[in-house]
Amino acid sequence: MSESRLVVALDLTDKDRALEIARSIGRQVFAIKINWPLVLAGSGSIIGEIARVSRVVCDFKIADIPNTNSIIAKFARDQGAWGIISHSFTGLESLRSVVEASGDTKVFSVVAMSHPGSDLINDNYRKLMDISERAGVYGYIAPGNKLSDLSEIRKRTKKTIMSPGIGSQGGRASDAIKAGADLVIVGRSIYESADPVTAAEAINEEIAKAVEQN
Ligand code: NUP
Repeated sequence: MSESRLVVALDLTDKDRALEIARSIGRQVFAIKINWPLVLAGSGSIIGEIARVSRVVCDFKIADIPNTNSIIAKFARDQGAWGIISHSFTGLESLRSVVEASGDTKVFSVVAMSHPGSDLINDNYRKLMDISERAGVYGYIAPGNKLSDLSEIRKRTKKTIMSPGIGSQGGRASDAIKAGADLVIVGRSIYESADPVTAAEAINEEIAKAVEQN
C-alpha cells in the first residue's frame, strides 16, 4: 500500500494516553499533529518523544511579531518537528521569520479555517496565499469540510495541502482528497474512539480509495 496521507491530531491533555496512542498508530500514519493542549499539559519535550515513533507536525498556529515567532519555530525545529503550522494573517515579516527559523522543518500556513465563523480568514485566502508564497512556505492548511474553499485554494497552488475538519467537524476524508487535499488531519474521530488503531486503518483505506478514483 502507498504511504498514508493521514495526520492524526492528538489534542489530549493526558500525556500518557497521547503517547500510548502515538506508539500504537505511529507507523500507520503520515504524521502525528501536536497542538497546545498536549504541550500545555506537559512540556515541549513531548515533541521529541513522539518524534521517535512518527513524523511530528507542531500545530502552534504561530501569530506574533517576527522575533517571538522565530523563538517558537526554532524550538519546534530543535525538538525534531517535521512540520510546523503558522498563521499568515500577521503578515509577510512575521511569516518569513517562521520560515527562516524553521530550517528543514516544513512550514504550513493557515489560509482558511474549518470552524463556523472563520469567514474573516477564509474571505481573504488569496491575500494570505500571496503572503505565504512570498514568505516561502512549504504548504498550506485549508479546510476539508469547506470544499469550495479547498478547491479554490488547490487551483492556485501545487504545494502540499493539509486539511482538517474531518469527522467531528462534518467533513469526509475522501471528499477532502477529491477536492485537492494531499494530507488529511483527523483528531477526535480517532483519539476518542475505543480502538484508535482500527479507526485510523479505516480512514487510511477511505483515503486510499479516493486517491485511486482521483
Ligand atoms: O482550520 C483548522 N481547523 C482545525 O480543526 C485548522 C486546524 N489546525 N485545525 C486543527 O485540526 C484543530 O486545532 C485540531 O487540532 C484538528 C482537528 O481536530 P478534530 O476536529 O478532528 O478533532
